[in-house]
Amino acid sequence: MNNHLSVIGVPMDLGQMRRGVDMGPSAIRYAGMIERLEELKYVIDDLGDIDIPRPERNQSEKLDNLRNLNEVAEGSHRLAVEVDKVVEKGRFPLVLGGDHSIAMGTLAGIAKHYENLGVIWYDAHGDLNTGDSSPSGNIHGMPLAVSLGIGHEKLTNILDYQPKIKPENVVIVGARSLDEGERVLIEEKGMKVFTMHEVDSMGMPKVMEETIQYLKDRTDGVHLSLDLDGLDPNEAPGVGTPVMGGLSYRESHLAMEMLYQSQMITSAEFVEVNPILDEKNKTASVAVGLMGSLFGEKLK
Ligand code: HAR
Ligand code: MN
Ligand code: MN
Ligand code: MN
Repeated sequence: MNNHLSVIGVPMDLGQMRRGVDMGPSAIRYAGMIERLEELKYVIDDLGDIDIPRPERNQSEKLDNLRNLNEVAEGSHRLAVEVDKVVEKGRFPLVLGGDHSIAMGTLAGIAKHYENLGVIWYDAHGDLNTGDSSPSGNIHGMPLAVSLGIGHEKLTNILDYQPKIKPENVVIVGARSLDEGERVLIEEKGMKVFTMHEVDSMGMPKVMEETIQYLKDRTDGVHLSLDLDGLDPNEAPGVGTPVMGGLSYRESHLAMEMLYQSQMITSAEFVEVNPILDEKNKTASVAVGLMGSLFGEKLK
């Protein structure tokens, strides 16, 4: 594994409506992330936080059912530029959210360096909506669709190329809340999805084994996009859109350990940590623990 990590915080909360998720990067750092990874002998540059534009005052009016479109697009663009530089320098980008809309920027910065970037989308949700299909108008429910080149031009065209990724290079793990339009898209594109039904019936070891095998054959790098709401809200309560019946803490650690063993992950982001909704920074601590496993703790 690349032992030189560059950390970028993204205090973004404009992709949804709950206040507080912009403090996610601080909460994760406060939970001891840097020390934890330094212990594993990684060299870490903390590049600080991206500047996120403040929304115009009358922000609740939505453009094409896309809340805060201009500000989210601009923030994503700034993130993409920084991530691009990190990859260019040969370092591993580790991005801290912020709501999940930031994945559009992260992927824009990374994907131009790969022919076939793989993505593991660890999430209760598919994040495959567009302005047309979204029940909420919240852009954090759209970044995977956008990265596939589906959605508003201001989002799909970040860094002036699209699509960022191909549907056959994506694996979704932990899904249990999919909107109708998202199901149609999954079906249409033949995307690989391990819902909670598959996790329950196959077990996490088999799910991750298949995920790794599937991506190994077809990708030249793999990005892990981990939404903390993929975990069960009992174990990760500090998220804006909790969904019961999620992945356990232990299943998630095992998944991270298997990814470390596979040595296939080339970039990662941890998103949707909201310290205001959390219990004593528990969710940020869970995120840091998962990073520990992803980067080889106990197996190194
Ligand atoms: N699918 C719903 C919507 O589009 C809820 C999305 C919730 N999103 C996240 N991202 N937290 O995974 O509004
Ligand atoms: Mn998400
Ligand atoms: Mn989610
Ligand atoms: Mn373990």
